[in-house]
Amino acid sequence: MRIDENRLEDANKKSIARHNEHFDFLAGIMTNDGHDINAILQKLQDFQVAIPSWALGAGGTRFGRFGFQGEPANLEQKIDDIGILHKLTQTAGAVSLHIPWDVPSDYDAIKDLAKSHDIVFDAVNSNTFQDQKNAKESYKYGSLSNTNSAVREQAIAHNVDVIKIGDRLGSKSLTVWLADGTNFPGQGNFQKALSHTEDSLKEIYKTLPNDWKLFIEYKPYEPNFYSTVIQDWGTSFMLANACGDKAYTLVDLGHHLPNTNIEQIVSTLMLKGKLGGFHFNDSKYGDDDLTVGSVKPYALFLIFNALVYGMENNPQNPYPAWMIDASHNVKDPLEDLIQSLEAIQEAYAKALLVDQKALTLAQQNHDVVKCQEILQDAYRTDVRPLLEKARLNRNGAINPIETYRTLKIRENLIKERGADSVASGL
Ligand SMILES: [Mn+2]
Repeated sequence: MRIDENRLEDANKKSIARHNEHFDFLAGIMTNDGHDINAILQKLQDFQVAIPSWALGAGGTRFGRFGFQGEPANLEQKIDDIGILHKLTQTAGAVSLHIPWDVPSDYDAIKDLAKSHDIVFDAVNSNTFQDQKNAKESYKYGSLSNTNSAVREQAIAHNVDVIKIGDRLGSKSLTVWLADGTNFPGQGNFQKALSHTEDSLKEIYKTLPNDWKLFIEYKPYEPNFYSTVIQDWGTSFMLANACGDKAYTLVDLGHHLPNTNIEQIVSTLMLKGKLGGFHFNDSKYGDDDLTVGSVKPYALFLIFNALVYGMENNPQNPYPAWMIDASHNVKDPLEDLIQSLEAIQEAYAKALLVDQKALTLAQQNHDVVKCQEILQDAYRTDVRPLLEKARLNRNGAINPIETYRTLKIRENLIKERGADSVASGL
């Protein structure tokens, strides 16, 4: 289904007076404070986040999965769902495909469909964390790090295939996340596992087209619980350096031990020009894959503050590839994604409000109190009218969640696809 322009406009009409009042009030304060509102709006309007093809259905845990009705049953329907998200939020202008869950059958048709929704193909994701039907070798004891060269070769070949698929769609990057590791002390040899992984990544890197990037994701534990081969940003950074200039580290917010200072990691990577990709989610304990900004919005703001600083001061770092990497166990996946997109834009807008000049001066003067005041002054600003305006400027919805419900989108999807359609994915 597609959102009817007229109905979207009608929904906006109901909120426009309230929006104008709030926006004018905020714009007045911001202008008095010396901010260039149009420049900030433009940055918000340009900020696009990829939606992974596996996140449009209900997620599950190892204890079970509760389906959500009207889920997209194929890649076409998944792209249609992202089209709905993008139409409402104007922030979801990209899709990140998971291979082999979402291999296109008709490339031209899929490209046309994505284009009709104003969606581009972002990073492609390989999968060597589960065995595929009829696979010759098993990844039970690792893929790129496996002690058996036949397994490593199969995993390398899969990644090379993923690059080829992505290349036909216009993707420009490959994200590698490995589940490789061990569950018990003594199960594997750390040095051999790391060496094999480095050699395998170099093989994949060799086949990367010139204008492509390789993103190496890290994670401290899970699904293996004693060790993970690429456990932290340092290991990823080391492997990226070993591969070459087109290889980068990818930061996933959920892939850290509790209380890790992620904004510092972001800063270090951007200084070194090696932050390639970024996965958004939120968590309370581990890789909980909760809605972005639902648990630790201030931490998200601090991370964005580091990202904004890096984007403005580190020309050596490429513009990062943004993606939401969350799982939806109890919420409507589309509503959950709308909330995540809103939280991302909110944190970004607040980070853009940080008075960098005043902060630098306060830091030089060792005025610790002032430093905190500057950050929290930006954080405490209610920027929602700015986000509304950014969406409105691109013909999106003033209130995406409200509009999603008013237009009865889920009900329509259920009518169209049935109650028991199931999406492939997490
Ligand atoms: Mn991730």
